[in-house]
Amino acid sequence: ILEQCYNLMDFEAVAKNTMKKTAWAYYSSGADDEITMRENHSAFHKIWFRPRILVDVEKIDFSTTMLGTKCDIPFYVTATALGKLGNPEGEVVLTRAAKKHNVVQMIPTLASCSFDEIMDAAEGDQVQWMQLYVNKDRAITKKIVQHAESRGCKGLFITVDAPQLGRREKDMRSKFTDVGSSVQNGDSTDNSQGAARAISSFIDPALSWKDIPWFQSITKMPIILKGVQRVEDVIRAIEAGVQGVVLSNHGGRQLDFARSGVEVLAEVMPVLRERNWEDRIEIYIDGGVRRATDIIKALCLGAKGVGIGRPFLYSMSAYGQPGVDRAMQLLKDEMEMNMRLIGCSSVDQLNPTLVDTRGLSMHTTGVPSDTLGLSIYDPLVN
Ligand code: HOC
Repeated sequence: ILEQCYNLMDFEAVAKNTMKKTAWAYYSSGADDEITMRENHSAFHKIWFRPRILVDVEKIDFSTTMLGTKCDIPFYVTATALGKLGNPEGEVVLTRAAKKHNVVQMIPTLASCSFDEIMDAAEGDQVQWMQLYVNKDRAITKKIVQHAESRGCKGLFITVDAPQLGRREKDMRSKFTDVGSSVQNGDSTDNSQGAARAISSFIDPALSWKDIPWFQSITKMPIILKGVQRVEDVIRAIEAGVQGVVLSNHGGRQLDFARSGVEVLAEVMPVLRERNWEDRIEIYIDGGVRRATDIIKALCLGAKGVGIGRPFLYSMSAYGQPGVDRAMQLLKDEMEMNMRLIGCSSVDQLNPTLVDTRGLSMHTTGVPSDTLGLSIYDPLVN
């Protein structure tokens, strides 16, 4: 029963028991041994709060801006493929819920609904971003990008962590064969090894830094690299003139043993602060976010916002739009309470002194945290 879902994990449990096995296998699978997928969430458990006391927290305002857009809460619906596997209406269900809660939706290249159907489902000034898998045929990519811009998309998130598909064995074993009807923009060529393989053969593994100026020449949308996993690449992204990065490992679906976004964030921000470069780029993270405390921890460390993917797929699959509404509302309620409990009445008060990350840095890089500094991360050297 919907009212008995009290947190985002509850939706996952219901979805697991109610979804088609093949769909569940596609949504829930991670790469190889799923170590990264699990770590994405458990990394947040290594960060503890250092709350302030005796602060007036009667009124809490957790609205913020992301890429210049005012949002009610610092999360967005991140791109996830094949929405119709979970719900016959597909991604437009997420669009409607996002509208209700003033949350930004990132439209996936590999959506089940067409791009225009999703844009059409948006109302008024609802803000949407576009996630891009870059096609081997750049003419197709250009068309997709320029169409997204002409329809009013406010950001282009280029996925950079997927030159080849990770091995999601659960998905491969499920031998899902009906991908064709579930995806709009992929080319469904090989149905023998799971949904992901079937939809991804068009993606260009030759994509490189050399392509960034080309993207900048074909669009005025802010460009954000999605899937950055080390500080050297954040620095390079700044130097390349992009507006943002998402520290992400693709929900643990690509490289197993990639570090969680929040761990990478803890590596990135001190280096940016030391250079006074925090204002030169917006940093987002995704992966494993299930609680508002996860969102707050990420913002304390310097993220502008966080992406949430699977939990909205699960709430949509289990209960349709009311499920997604409730999931978003639960996060808002958790957010209000936890902001109050750490002694902050607005997101601009969140800062690194509010978290204890000692548990993280011992585990994070193999590079002792006290040696994190400019010299070893100078892209000219590395
Ligand atoms: C190399 C291509 O994002 C997923 C989707 C599609 C993956 C395409 C990767 O299943 O994670």
